[in-house]
Amino acid sequence: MHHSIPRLASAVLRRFFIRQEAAAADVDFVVQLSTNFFDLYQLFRELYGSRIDWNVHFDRLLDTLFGAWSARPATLRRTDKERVDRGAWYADGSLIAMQLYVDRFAGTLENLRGELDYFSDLGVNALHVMPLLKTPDGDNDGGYAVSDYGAVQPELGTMADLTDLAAALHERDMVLILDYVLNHTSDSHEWARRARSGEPAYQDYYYMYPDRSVPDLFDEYLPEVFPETAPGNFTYVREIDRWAMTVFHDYQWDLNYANPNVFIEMAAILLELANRGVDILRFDAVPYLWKQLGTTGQNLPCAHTLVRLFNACARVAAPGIAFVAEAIVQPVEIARYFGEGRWEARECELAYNASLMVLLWDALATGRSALVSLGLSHLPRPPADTAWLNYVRCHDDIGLGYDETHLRMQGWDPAAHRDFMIRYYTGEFPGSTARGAKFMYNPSTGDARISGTAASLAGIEVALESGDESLLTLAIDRHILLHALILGLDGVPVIYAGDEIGRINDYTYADDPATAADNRWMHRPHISRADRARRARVGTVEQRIFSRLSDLIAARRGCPALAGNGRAEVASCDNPHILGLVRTGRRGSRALILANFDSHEQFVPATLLAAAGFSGGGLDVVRATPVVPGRYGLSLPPYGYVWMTLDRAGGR
Ligand code: OTU
Repeated sequence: MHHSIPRLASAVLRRFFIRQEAAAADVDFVVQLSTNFFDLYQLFRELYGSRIDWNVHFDRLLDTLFGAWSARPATLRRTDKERVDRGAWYADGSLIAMQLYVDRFAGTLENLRGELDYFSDLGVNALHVMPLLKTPDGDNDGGYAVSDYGAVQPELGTMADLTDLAAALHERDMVLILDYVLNHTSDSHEWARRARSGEPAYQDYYYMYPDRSVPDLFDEYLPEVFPETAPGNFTYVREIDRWAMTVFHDYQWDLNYANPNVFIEMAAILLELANRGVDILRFDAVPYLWKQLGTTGQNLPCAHTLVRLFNACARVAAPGIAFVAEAIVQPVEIARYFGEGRWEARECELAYNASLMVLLWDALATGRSALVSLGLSHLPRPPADTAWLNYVRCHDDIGLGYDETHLRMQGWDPAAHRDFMIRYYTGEFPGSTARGAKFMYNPSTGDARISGTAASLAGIEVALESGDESLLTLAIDRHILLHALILGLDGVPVIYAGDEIGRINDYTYADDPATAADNRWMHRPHISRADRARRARVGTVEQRIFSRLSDLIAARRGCPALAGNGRAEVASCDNPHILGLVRTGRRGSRALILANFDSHEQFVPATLLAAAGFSGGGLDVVRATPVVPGRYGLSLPPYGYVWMTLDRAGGR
C-alpha cells in the first residue's frame, strides 16, 4: 500500500505540470515543487485523505502555491536563493531582535520606518512588530483577533506601508518578524459573519455545535486559557442557535483545520504576508491548532502535521522564510515544534524558550541558581538548523510553569514555590522590591500568572520611588543580569521594547475601557521619541541600561565564542548562587558565562574555573579587561556577571 504513494504522487505532479504550463516553464518553481512534493502530498493526505474529495482540494493547494510564487517579487526571490544557499540563516547567531507595538512606539508604520537608526544604535537587526492586521475596535486582544488578514489596521497604515517597512529593513540587512494568528479569527471576520448569517460552508470553517452535548464533552478536558475573563471554551451564537468553540476570548473563534478549505485559505494568507516581505512568521498559539474530543486539545500529533504542511508550502512558494513556534508548554513539548526525526527543522525553525524565561525569574526571586542550572541541563537541544528564541519579557504574562520534580529536588513544594513567586513578584513578600500584578488569579486554587515590565519586576520602579540610589543600582544590575544571560546564550535573543531603557509599569491601561480588564497592558508601555532620547543623557536610567545592553550586544557580535550558533553547557558549581555556562562557538572557541543571583558578593569556586578550563582567569569580553581570580576564586559583585574568553587578543 505504502510504496504505491510515490507512484500516485508522481502522477499527480505530472498532471499538475501539464495543467499549469506556466509552472512547468518556471525552473525555480519546478525545482521547489518537485523537491518538496512528496512531503506535501503525504502530509495533506495524512490530514485530509479520508475525504472523498481530498484530491480536488490538493489540486487547489498546488494552484494556490503557484499563484503565490508567481506573485513573489523578484527581490524576495533573490533573497530566497541566497538564504537557501546559506542554509539556516535564522539560526547562525547573527539575529538579535526587538519586539514592539507599532502604535505605542511610533504611531504608524510610516513613522516606524523613520526610527530605524534607534535599532542600529542598540545593535538589533530584527524587528518583531506586534499584530497589525485589521481587527475590530474595542475587544481585539491586542491585535490577536484578526477581522481581515488582507489589510492593515487603518490607524497604523496600509499594506503598502508594511511592504515599505520590510524593504527599508532589508536595505539595512534587517529582518521583519510578524505574527501569524492562525488558531482563531475575530468573530467579525467575513467567514464568521457568513457563518452567523447561516451559510453552512462557513459554519464549517469553525467548530460549531447545535447544542451543548459536544461542547460539554470538550469542556471536560480542555483547559481554560483566560479563566477569569473568558471561562469555558464555547460561546453561544444567538443568530444561528449554535455554540462556537472559543478557547481564548469569546470573540476569538477557533478555526476548524479539519476542513481543507481553512488550511488552503490560511496557507494563501501566510504566503501573501511573505510576499509583503515578512521574513519570519510567529505561529501564535501553535499548540492549540488541532482539537479532538477526549484530549486537552494541545500538542496533538495533527497540530504538528499542520505546521509541517505549512512549512512545506513555504519551501515551495517562499523558501527564504522561517517560522517561530509560540508554544508556552512543557520544555519537551515545545522542542517537538522544531520537528522530530525526518521532520527536524521542518516545522518551526525557531521556538520561544519559555522554559528559560521562567527559570530566570525564579533565580532572581530565590537568589539561587539550582533550578535554572537543572532546567538548562535538561532543556532539549534544538536539532541542527533550529534555535531557541531567548527572551526575558514579552507582551504576555509570565506563567509560572516549573518542572515539579526539579522543584522537589531542591526540597521545594511546588504549590508553596508558586505561592512564593506570586507574592515575590507582586511585592507582597517581605523584602521584595518587585512590583508586578496577578494575572488570571484564581482564589480557589491559588493559581496566578504575573504581569509587569522587566524593570518593575526587577525592582526599578520601587527604587525610583524610594529615591535610594544604591537600591536603584542593584535593581538595574538585576535587570541587566537577565539580559546578559539571554544575550550570552546560543539562539536568537529578543529584547522587549522598553526593556532596553528600563520602562516601568504603565498603569493608565486601567482608565481605558478597551484595556482595563486585561492587566497585561501594564507591561505594554507607550515609548515616545522623548523617552528614547533620554538614553543620551548620562546618568538617566535609560542611559544606564541602554549603554550596557548595547555594549553586551557589540561584545556578543565581536566574540567568536558567542557570535555563532554554538552550544552552552551548564558548569556544575558548589556555590548555590552562581550559574556557570560554558559556551562553545566558532572554530572551537570557548567562553565562560558566570552570573551571581545573590544580593551579596559571591565567589566562583576555583573548582568550577578549573573544570571549565579557566583556572587562570581570562579576558572579560564586555569590559575588555583581564579577569584574575583571587585566593577564594573569582569574585562577582551582587547580581554581577562576566563573559570571559581565553582569547588574550580581546573579544572585540
Ligand atoms: C498568545 O498567547 C498571544 O501571545 C497572546 O497575546 C494572545 O492573547 C493569545 O495567544 C491569543 O491569540 O495563552 O497567555 O501555548 O499560551 O498562545 C498567553 C500558547 C496565551 C499560549 C499562547 C497565548
